[in-house]
Amino acid sequence: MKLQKTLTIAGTDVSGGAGIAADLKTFQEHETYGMSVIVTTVTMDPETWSHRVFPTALEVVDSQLETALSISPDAIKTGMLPSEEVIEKAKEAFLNSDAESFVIDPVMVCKGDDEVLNPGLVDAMIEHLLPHATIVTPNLVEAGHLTRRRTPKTLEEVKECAKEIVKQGAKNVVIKGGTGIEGDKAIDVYYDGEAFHLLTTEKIDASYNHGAGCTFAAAITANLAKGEAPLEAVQSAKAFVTSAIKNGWRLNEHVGVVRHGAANTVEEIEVTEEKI
Ligand code: PXL
Repeated sequence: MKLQKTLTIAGTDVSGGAGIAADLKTFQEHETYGMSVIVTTVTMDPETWSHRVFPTALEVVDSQLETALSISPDAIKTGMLPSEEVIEKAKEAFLNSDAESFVIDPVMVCKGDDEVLNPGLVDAMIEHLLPHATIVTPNLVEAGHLTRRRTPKTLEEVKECAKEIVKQGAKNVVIKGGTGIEGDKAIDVYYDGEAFHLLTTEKIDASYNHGAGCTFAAAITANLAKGEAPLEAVQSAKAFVTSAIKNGWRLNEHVGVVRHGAANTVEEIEVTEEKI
């Protein structure tokens, strides 16, 4: 069987729940061949778990990208990008590759930290990444930043943000409402410029969910590389990540992480899809 090649351009979370570790585990669970370009290193203080972010030297980013592109990835995903320069390099990498899919996870903060990494990054994402994105996967806070609005809370506000993100050039967007949209379901809103689709699961206990966003976007990337259409790729990724969250586990006294392999070892989750 020919393996599809998936590349993540992202940060490494040394604790293994999010970032490159989550991406590579998820690529593996989807039977794609994972590759990585590490553009940031995130470490955690063992006492307080506060994060420190160390950007990779640009020369090292360039050298990694040169290697990764020489192996012709079929799909590329971005995660935590530490600077405007690296955002531009990620764009150039996609444009200089033969990859057909470019999945943008617009990471702006780590869970638990409220500060946007750097406000200039949002402008750079809008200018350089959205116009080339096959799919963008913001959470509610990120959707607010990408559209210069307040964080959406209602379905109507989420739909307005989705329209705006597609207007900025993204082919598709899925806004991760999770448990943050009013109501008793966990809803993500998918928009392809023509129709809205609600992807719904039961609300589950999400206490141990570090790494969920990265895992979701990596699963979408792998599904696209394997030839799934964008909506189908997102729907199966939602089942995958919901299972990973449901089976999340306590890593230490500070953090609980998703179980990246749960969908393939524990159980299937049902996701309903409804056009609205
Ligand atoms: O979950 C966002 C995220 C993405 N990438 C890296 C991270 C985090 C949060 O900790 O460390 C590398």
